[in-house]
Amino acid sequence: KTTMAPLPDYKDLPALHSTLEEAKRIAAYRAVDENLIPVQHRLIGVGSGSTVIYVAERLGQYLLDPKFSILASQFVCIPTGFQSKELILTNGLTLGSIDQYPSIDIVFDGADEVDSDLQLIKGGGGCLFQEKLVSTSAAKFVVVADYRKRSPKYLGTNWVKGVPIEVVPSAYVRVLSDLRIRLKCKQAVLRQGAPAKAGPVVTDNCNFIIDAHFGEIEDPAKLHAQIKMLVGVVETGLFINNAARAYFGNPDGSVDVL
Ligand code: ABF
Repeated sequence: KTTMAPLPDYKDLPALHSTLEEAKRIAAYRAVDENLIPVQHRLIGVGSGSTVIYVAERLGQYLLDPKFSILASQFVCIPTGFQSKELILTNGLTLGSIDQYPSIDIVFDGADEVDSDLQLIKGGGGCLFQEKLVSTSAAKFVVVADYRKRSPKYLGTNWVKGVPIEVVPSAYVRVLSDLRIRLKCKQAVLRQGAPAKAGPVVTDNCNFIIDAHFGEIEDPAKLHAQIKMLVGVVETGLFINNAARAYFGNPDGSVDVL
């Protein structure tokens, strides 16, 4: 039996184990409340990562609030990978797929780095292809993040792992070489699983991931296009002109909105 309950107010939220988690939760809750219009938005993308956990949690609370429950029962949530599929199901939400719904109303997803023009680096969690598929299929893409993800100016300044690039396995050596020689990449490495001897990380699409370091990226659109041209590249973690808004939770409980 499900118990109905109104959406918890931000000031009444129970404390989490760290201020970082609280920052993620407040950003996610604010992003959902300020952008989701239950009467208009039925097809909702749910991204990947640790901040999106709180997006799914908030969407689940809409289902239980008597004011929204009828509309929220119509929500169909589209995942960007295995983790978000689980999040959708554990929060009692209805699961859909991008095959059934190639155009969706809104998506909430995390990011590794966000610049002042809302250009993004994503893919630290390895789901970049599906995340790009879902976010570019949505009428509105809202980023949820904590304060560490905001870059002062250029991408490449505070995300130390470089630009994730999904590649066809048989082409990874060629792509590594092209990145270094043709694109003057400072360092490019094949992402390895843990423990160290587990071999390369394999994506949901059975591909590999290369992490490529370019230093500060002054023109992310140009770099994205150059990487995309290399034979063997499936997708890059540069998300260009895709996000509409970004919410950054701060340790003091405030949220910055870009
Ligand atoms: C996904 O999760 C990825 O694109 C990005 O790598 C990561 C962000 O995770 P978190 O919310 O844990 O910082 O959105």
